[in-house]
Amino acid sequence: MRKMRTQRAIAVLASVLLIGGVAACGNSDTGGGGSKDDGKITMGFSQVGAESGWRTANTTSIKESAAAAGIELKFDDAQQKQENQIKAIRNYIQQKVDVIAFSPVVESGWDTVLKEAKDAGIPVILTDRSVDSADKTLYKTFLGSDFVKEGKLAGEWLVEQKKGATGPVNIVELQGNTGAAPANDRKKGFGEAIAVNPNLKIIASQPGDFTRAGGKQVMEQFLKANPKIDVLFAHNDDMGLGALEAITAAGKVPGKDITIITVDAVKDGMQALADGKFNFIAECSPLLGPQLMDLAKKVKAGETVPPRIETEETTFTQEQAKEALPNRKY
Ligand code: GYE
Repeated sequence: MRKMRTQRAIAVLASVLLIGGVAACGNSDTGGGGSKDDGKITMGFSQVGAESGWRTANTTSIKESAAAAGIELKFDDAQQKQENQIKAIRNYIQQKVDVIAFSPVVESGWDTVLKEAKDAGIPVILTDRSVDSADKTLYKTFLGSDFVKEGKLAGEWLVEQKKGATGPVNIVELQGNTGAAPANDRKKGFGEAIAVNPNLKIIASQPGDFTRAGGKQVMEQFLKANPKIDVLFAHNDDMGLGALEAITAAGKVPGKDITIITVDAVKDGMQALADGKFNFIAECSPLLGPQLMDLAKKVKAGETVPPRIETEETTFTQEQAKEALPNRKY
């Protein structure tokens, strides 16, 4: 009797294992091109670089979330170069990872490598920044912020502040790296918002590459070339922080003589805002890791995911920054 029961138990166990095995095979067919079928997900991630506080927080979020989700992460820092990102993606294809995720440094020029990933059966998730490829089947989804909206919120705040202005309000703009989605889109959103008041004029606009050093250097040039600057719109906190040094060195008071608007709301930016050196920040959240890992699991399991997932964001005035600062995680 006991022997029969044991035999039946073994048979049940064997069939469970068999079905499990078949199911796992099915998964790999519908999902990624991963070679192993151990149920583990391997993600190849190509990061832009380490240019800003935002990027550092984003990298931490991705690494921590991968570990928490039990996803094996292969991580590459492209040092702000598209060629390095393409090389990393090709490596991931060769290694037959299950999912490729990346944050494209610029918008254009990805079709060939994305096609290579597609042909290899490896799903791609875009995170943080998007690409301008016409063929939307080259990637599964894009998880990130609405950069046009961020620029618009920044511009709308300025319009409200300067609605009583009777003469020209001279604005200088520090752009992110040339060709990057957040640089293109924030410029667009801001420009559209301020167009309602002809007094608001962008008198100079140049890339500062999203770095403090870039922000400082370009702001020095702006200050030398333009005796009257009323407003600085910097596409991220770090460039704004770099610009603070140039403004102070020129004998002007940041936040008073020059109104400063930035994007991101990382800790150092929020501190400058609370201290009255910045005047307004449109938030851009770098904490994309948990959602990214979730998407990777779904994509690998062959589930359909929405083509666009937008990050939720807010804006901060000086008073709001003082309140929010103690609980800010990054
Ligand atoms: O605003 C900036 C970073 O792509 C949203 O890149 C990101 C931007 C962010 O360097 O600080």
